[in-house]
Amino acid sequence: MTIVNSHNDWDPLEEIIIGVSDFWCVPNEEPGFKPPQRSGKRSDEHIDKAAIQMDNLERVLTSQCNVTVRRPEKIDFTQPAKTPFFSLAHQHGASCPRDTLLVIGNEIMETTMSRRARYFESMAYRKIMNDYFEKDKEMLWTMVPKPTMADAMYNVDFPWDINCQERKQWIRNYKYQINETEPLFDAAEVLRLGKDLIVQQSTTANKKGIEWLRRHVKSRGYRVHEIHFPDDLYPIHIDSTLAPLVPPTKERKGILVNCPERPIAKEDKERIFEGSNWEIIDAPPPNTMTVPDLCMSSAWLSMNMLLVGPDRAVVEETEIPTINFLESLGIKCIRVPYRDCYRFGGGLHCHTLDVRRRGECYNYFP
Ligand code: ABU
Repeated sequence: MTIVNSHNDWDPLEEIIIGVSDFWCVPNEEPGFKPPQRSGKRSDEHIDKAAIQMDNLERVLTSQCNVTVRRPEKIDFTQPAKTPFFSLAHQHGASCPRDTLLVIGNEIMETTMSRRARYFESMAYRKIMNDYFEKDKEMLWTMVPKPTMADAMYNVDFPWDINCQERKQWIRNYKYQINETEPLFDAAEVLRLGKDLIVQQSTTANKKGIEWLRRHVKSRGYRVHEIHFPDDLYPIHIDSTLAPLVPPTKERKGILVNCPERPIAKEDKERIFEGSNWEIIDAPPPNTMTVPDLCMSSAWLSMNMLLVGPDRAVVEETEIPTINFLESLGIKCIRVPYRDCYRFGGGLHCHTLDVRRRGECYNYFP
């Protein structure tokens, strides 16, 4: 029985994991993260509102799209954690399987994460992973080397003030609060285009982490391309910056949308995409630049949609410019209320992990 099989973001969706909002915390300050707001557990009111919208997403995917939906364990991440290298008053939460787990074909990797508060997050998916491993005899279950996350792995002089000139210089030199001591990457830095994996070096992935991934998948014929978006002053997770909408065919190029406030570095665009079968166009603007109070993500969660097939997408219902744009490309939109979930680390793409899509691994580059 094949359960795990996913090579891209657009093949027909058959099985997915949707995160949970329960026990979600804004982490305390640590070398890898400075909270922009009061840390600690999210209010019950916000947790419950998000849970209603996530449960509705589950219903929609099950009843309208015939997709099997799994949910992680509700682990109490409000509790402290201690390792030989650090201790924490509380942790994070399991709203974003996309951040933690990376599906490459028949393999699911538990990635390193880059912040201490997220060190044990993949444990929320252990029962699901174990179940997949027992039932799917071809499934590969990988744990990327667990980092120490000791102080030495971080640049303690990183300028956290997003508006200061020094910060811009760090970012334009692709230098962040994580350094190159040990491999680090969050799964959400990886954009899967069949045999080509586009990986953002960022505040949550270092060059050594990208190199680990490159060596790991090389023997299976994958190519890993490092990419940068130098105008993004808080580069975190590629899925609200560069997203595939339409795959290439013999007749036409594929379409990737790029956040217009965060264009791809010129040299990366030339190196990766020049002469390729991909056209890169600006993403339509968010419906509003105002995000819900206490949301830590940008308004570009408008791009953070879930494709359930090459001609169907699940989109937040108020993101009208995105909906109009997708429909102009012939992609039918299933509109769901989802803004209450934006406070929980992301949008529809972040909160989901496609485990099985009907399709094979193709080379979409010449
Ligand atoms: N985790 C995706 C958030 C990206 C953004 O804030 O734009």
